[in-house]
Amino acid sequence: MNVAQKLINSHLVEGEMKPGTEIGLKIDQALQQDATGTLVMLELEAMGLDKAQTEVAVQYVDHNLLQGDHKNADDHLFLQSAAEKYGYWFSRPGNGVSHPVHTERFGKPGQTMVGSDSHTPATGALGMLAIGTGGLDVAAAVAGKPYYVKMPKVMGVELKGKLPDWISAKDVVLEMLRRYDVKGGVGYILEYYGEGLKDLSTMDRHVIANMGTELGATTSVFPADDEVHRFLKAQGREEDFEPLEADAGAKYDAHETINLSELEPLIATPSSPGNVVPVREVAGTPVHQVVIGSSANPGLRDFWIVSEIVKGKMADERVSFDINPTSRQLTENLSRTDGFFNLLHAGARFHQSGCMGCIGMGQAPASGKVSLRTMPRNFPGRSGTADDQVYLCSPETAAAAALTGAITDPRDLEKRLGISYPQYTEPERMIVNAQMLVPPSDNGSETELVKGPNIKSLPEFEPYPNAYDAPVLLKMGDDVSTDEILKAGAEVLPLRSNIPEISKYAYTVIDDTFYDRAKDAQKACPGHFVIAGENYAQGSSREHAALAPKYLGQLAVIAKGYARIGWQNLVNFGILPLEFKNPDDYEKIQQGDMLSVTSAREAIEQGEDIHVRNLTRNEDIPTRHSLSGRQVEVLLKGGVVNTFQ
Ligand code: MIC
Repeated sequence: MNVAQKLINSHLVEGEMKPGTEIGLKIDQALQQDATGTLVMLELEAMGLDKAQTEVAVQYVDHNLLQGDHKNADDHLFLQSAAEKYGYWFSRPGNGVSHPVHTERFGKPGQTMVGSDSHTPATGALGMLAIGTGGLDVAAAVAGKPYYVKMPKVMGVELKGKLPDWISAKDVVLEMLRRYDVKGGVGYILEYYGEGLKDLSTMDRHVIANMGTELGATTSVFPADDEVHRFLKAQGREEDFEPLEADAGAKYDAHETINLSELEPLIATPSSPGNVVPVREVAGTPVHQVVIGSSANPGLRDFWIVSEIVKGKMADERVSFDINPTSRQLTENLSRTDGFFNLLHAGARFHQSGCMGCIGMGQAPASGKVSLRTMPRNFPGRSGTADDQVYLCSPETAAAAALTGAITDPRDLEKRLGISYPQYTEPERMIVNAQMLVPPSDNGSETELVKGPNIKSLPEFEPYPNAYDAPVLLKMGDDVSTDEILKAGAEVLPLRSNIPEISKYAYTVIDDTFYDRAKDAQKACPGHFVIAGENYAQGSSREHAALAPKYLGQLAVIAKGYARIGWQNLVNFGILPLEFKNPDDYEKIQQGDMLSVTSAREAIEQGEDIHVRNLTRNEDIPTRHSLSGRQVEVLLKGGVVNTFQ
């Protein structure tokens, strides 16, 4: 078996390891961040949970850090009270970004984890099966139920050679994105192996596993080898090491090879992580902002290398040079080197530890200007600026732009500024700072949940209707991201625990008349349809991208295809995700058409084709669903919350 199969096999409690069929996995650890965690905690309340059943459950506060009014601060207190009540660890606001902190403090080779954040796979760097998913799936796992997912295929990615100077782990995953784009990984676990692993540290692997999410992969895994052993030892957790490697001759469903020695600096251009080109193709483009940080480049190396490149120099006067430290632990380790000083001295704007501009929580770039970020995503408007021009790149490429004020191949720094490539060595022992991790309480059951005025209970939904006529409110193209369905950013994120309010922002990035039209449709019909192309709802795990449309009456999506988490979330909230049987039929439905469905419940239950009648154009459109029996039950009841009663 390969590593992925070993991890699945040792946690399989339902189903068979047959790709495409639903399996149930026992879950050892759970991770939540605040922007999705408030809903998870409300879901646990609705379930009447007594105590988390997973070995480890951690609630982080890393997204909603700006406190423009009471809302985010109220959420922090709510989450702390819920963590105490349900037996979670609580990572206090400002402690750091969930994924790297989790990898450093809690991750264990051989274990499984679900997280209510799509970048949860980052901890796959340790030889863990770490999967990002919607909050309801995390809530169920915390309550001791299995996690259900379609058994993925496994793609073995062999890494050969050694990274040249000026090229680092981010370029490896950008190379995968260049080859596979944002849906090439759908239905796969990406498993990295080969001699090239030797020179990739655990945090380098974290970079690669983190952004496997951008390929649409179910998760990414690495073996737990000597390097992972070294990493855990440096973190003072040697006893948590368990070796986990693929058997000799292990088989994969698909193969890929990357020769690290042949890579060049790469960059994802606006506005998709899949728009990858060599840096030299866009060199010379003026840059207005450079941001270093996020779960996609969180290691000490990533900050240190930038600090060494800019040492003794000053960032270009047209560039805002922003540093978002990963965690307090990272900041302490960086200040033990000269890194902290060198960055400050080069004009860096230091922010608090957390996700910050990665989800548009501040740091919005100037309109139409170029921002270079070491972050994982650049979907349209995600930065908070509607006409943003966000590029994603390695710390080396970001540092080069900070110094020159333009996109620059970092290999040119040697010739242009006389900078030679800094040689990094991992410290044998990291400074460990766990002071802002509040341990689980033993007697939380009496704790009252602290709910500020912005925290509203979950809306209630009816069982799925059998027949309905409803209009198509929106027709979208391929690869619509959750950032376009329900945007992030400092204005909207504080509404994550208030569904009626956040629903006003549904699809506004695509069409700002949507909310009003949905409200009107709700008065006249049972709800509405939306139509989409391939890979609908790619990107984040936010349940709000299903829950807010559901609240506005969404009955069904008809798409050419779906991203995994987005698809699971639709079902969890009682929206029927239909696929065109014949993808060309996408052309037969236009925005504004009236569609009709009859006998939906029987057809859904029997897994038969569902005939959607286009009343406006007098045509029948055959569609199908690919829900498991368990999901059919959930959908017909009107969503997972109705299954609690
Ligand atoms: C993201 O990177 O898009 C987020 C913000 O971390 C999301 C979660 C969210 O929407 O709260 C994710 O990746 O799941």
